[in-house]
Amino acid sequence: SEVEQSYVMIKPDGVQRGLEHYKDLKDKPFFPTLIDYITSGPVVCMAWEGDGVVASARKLIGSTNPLQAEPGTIRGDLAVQTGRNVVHGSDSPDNGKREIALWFKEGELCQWESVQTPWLVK
Ligand code: YYY
Ligand code: MG
Repeated sequence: SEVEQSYVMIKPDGVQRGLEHYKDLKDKPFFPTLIDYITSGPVVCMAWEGDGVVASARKLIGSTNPLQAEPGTIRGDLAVQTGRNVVHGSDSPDNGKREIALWFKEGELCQWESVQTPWLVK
């Protein structure tokens, strides 16, 4: 079966492109401020791949509201407000595929295997 993928993004300074990454949130009251924030400058885009990567990335990222995020998570350690929560991670394998396709063109993704991989996974 296909290996699961998650789109992970270091947010702060969004992209100067008209991408509709958060279209599922367009009717929320915070949508305009969210879009202002996410398009305020460059972001770092990543495509992560591996068994259960969607859930494990979200676990590393922590709760949406940084005040509720556990210590040791990225948001718990590094963020203070929901509207400045530092990092994004896809919430389902389907959205992982959709978001990776939205943010990367064909050929922009590089796939490589570290020499340590066989010592981490069988
Ligand atoms: O997936 P995650 O980022 O943890 O939360 P979502 O519910 O998908 O919301 C996306 C994004 O919207 C969130 O990271 C901050 C912002 N947001 C907000 O500004 N105010 C809220 N009440 C909820 C979400
Ligand atoms: Mg989300």
